[in-house]
Amino acid sequence: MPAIPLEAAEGARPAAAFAGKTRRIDRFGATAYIAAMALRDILILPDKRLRKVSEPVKKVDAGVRKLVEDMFETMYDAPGIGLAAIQIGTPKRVVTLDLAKKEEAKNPQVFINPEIVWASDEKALYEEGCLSIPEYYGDVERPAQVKVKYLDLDGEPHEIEANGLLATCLQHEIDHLNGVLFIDHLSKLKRDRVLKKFAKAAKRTSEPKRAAE
Ligand code: K1U
Ligand code: ZN
Repeated sequence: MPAIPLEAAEGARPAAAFAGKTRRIDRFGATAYIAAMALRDILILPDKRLRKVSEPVKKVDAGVRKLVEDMFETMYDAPGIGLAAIQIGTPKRVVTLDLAKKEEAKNPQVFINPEIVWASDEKALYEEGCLSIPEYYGDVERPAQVKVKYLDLDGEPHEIEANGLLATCLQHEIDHLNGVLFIDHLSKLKRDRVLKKFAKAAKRTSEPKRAAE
């Protein structure tokens, strides 16, 4: 794995292995570079960055590979079955997925610059969740099958035909890359209720705590 300058891990918080420990960093010696994966904070509604349209990846380089490692660490820790880079604050068109069941071996999948090139007329309903909208679930209707083109970690182009949970997840994550959240597919009444609830919660956490009287 290539070494990553510590400064490049901006916005990162230490991986579990470092939790509670002080990392001694000799900025001028060999240890000035770390290659460790980092657990990153997941943006939560109503964070405005979730509404940003992410930029295409121009070159699949070491920085993109480090981003993907951080995404997997963060996704598995959450836990989640998918993650878009913008959910950890990086506006790049990168998606990670792992749809393996608990008892199955891990099946990490990476989609760089994913694009839906075909969608079926047939629809499927799935109760979706989102790591950026914790503990809220809603039924979303989407095309039952999609064809998606994307680049892999070597920058090689691929196209897959997806159905079932893979089709749902890919569409959910590609929506994230376009600043769209699954609640945008719900009725205005339901969406407004969720937005209000999360706006209230954010206000509560940002308010200074009053000293006990
Ligand atoms: O993009 C995200 O926020 C991740 C999201 C993906 C997703 C789930 C369901 C339908 C569409 C897209 C999640 O991973 S939510 C958590 C979740 O579904 C889950 C977590 C642990 C085990 C099984 C599922
Ligand atoms: Zn989501």
